[in-house]
Amino acid sequence: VAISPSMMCVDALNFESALRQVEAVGVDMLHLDIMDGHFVPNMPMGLGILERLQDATHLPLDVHLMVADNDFFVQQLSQLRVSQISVHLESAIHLDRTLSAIRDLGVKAGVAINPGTPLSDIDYVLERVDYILLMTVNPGYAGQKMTPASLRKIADCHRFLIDRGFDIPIQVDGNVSFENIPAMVAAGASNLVAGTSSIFHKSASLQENKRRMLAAIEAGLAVRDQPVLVG
Ligand code: S6P
Ligand code: MG
Repeated sequence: VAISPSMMCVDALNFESALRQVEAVGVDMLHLDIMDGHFVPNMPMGLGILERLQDATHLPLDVHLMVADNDFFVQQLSQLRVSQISVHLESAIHLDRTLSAIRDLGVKAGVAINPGTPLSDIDYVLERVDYILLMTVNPGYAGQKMTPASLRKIADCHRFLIDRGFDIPIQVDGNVSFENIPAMVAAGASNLVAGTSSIFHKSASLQENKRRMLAAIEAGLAVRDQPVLVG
């Protein structure tokens, strides 16, 4: 199970020291939320930060686009060293084409879906995607509560992929908290976007928060593929 800290959660005035601490604690990739203030009502960071990060860290860059004009941003990202890019299906007009354009860059392509979007909408792009990003909050802000159907949807997505013969990782994003991680992992999540409710939780150090995350992941893996009770 991979951990991808959401860098919009760090203090912008101390970005570099936060980055070095995240690197020191050991994570799998960095989650970069690119919002346009249009598809979602916020814009915490832009392409400039990616431009600086590509040379400043060895960690893979996991870019989550929350924008109206996906093709414009994919084009901009083609100039940068990023490892994976997810686009929201809700704003993609030619989703299949956009996903294939991402793969043509030699970058992993992800399809991101909002809490209210049905899984059936991704059915015919499964051949084009390297991961699925399930939003477990409505996109735009850190620090929100998980939407109520999230655990059921992760389990349904896991089953949906198995039924169709696809082995595609599920990334979960939004309130991936110490409390929610066991059930999310048990339901089939294999990439955790970590924000204010886990790795950047104010109550403890990054080291301690990461330790708690690993324990929560273990607890989830221990009961994976056993029936999950969703309350
Ligand atoms: C939200 C964004 C996310 C958040 C993350 C924060 O639109 O895509 O990546 O940064 O959810 O984590 P938390 O634990 O504060 O919800
Ligand atoms: Mg995100």
